[in-house]
Amino acid sequence: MRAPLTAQDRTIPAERLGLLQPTDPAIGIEAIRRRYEEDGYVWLKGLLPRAEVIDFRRWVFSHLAETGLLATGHDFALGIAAAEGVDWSLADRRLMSIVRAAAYEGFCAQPPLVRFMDAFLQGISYLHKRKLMRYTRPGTATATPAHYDLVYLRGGTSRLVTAWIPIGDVPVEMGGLVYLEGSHAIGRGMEAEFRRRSGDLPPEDQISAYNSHMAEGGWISKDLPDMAERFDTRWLATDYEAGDVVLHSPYMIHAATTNRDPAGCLRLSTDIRFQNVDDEIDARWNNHWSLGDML
Ligand SMILES: O=C(O)CCC(=O)C(=O)O
Repeated sequence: MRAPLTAQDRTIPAERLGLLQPTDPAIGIEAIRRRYEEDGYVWLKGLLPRAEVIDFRRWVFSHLAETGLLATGHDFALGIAAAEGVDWSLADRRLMSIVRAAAYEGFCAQPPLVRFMDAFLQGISYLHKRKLMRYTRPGTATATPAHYDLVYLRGGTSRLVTAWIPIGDVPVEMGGLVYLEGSHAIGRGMEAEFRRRSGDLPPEDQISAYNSHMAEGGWISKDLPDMAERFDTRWLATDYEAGDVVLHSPYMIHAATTNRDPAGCLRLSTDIRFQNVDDEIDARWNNHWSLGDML
């Protein structure tokens, strides 16, 4: 593992870092499901056509270019960040348009992914309408703190599956997702504890990530080295490539690290949630993502 990896100005020591284990989609759906149950994640190599993922990266950045986010004079697929001069208000509006775009809908519901999810979920897969796309500029402190996803989706089934999809290559330096090894068991324990303590809360607060029993924003921690130490485990990182898809359990603790890409490229990804359509659906996620929707 290429150290150091940092998040929120803290460095993860080499002994608390490990490698995410890849899964070849060709091993078959049963074996993939077993790995997901055991590890809390499966990192599916090359599930999507690489060239189409890169085309989509180009499309996204071409629609963000007007905001000043991208350096001019380069193929937008490279995603080279401009040093300054971003119109943040326009960037927010453009991002909200992009997550409502038919092209994005099509990317998230592309046949290789949907066919895979139907098989994985053993039925008809349902894709939550609220879908997130994130870009991270190099050299900034932005990095998703540690959390597990069920905190935000407590109003439906716990048999949810998140797909984290890098839109372009995301080498470790670019700050992709890191997973706390073996933490789906820890997340399950934390959730059980939350339920035990939340009986006094009004029903809408019991499913909210922002109730008085949760840390600010629903995060577990912003201190990644401390978490690995506390649970005596490691953060698993890797070089993601365009075409990869990671599925993670709603109890699996994950975070992102700082984008320190030496080539100055933006990290781009989407995270979307699938479940079996016959399981209970959290109705709060039936709308497109809006910044500040507090979900
Ligand atoms: O991409 C990120 O920084 C965070 C993604 C995430 O939290 C998720 O996929 O559940």
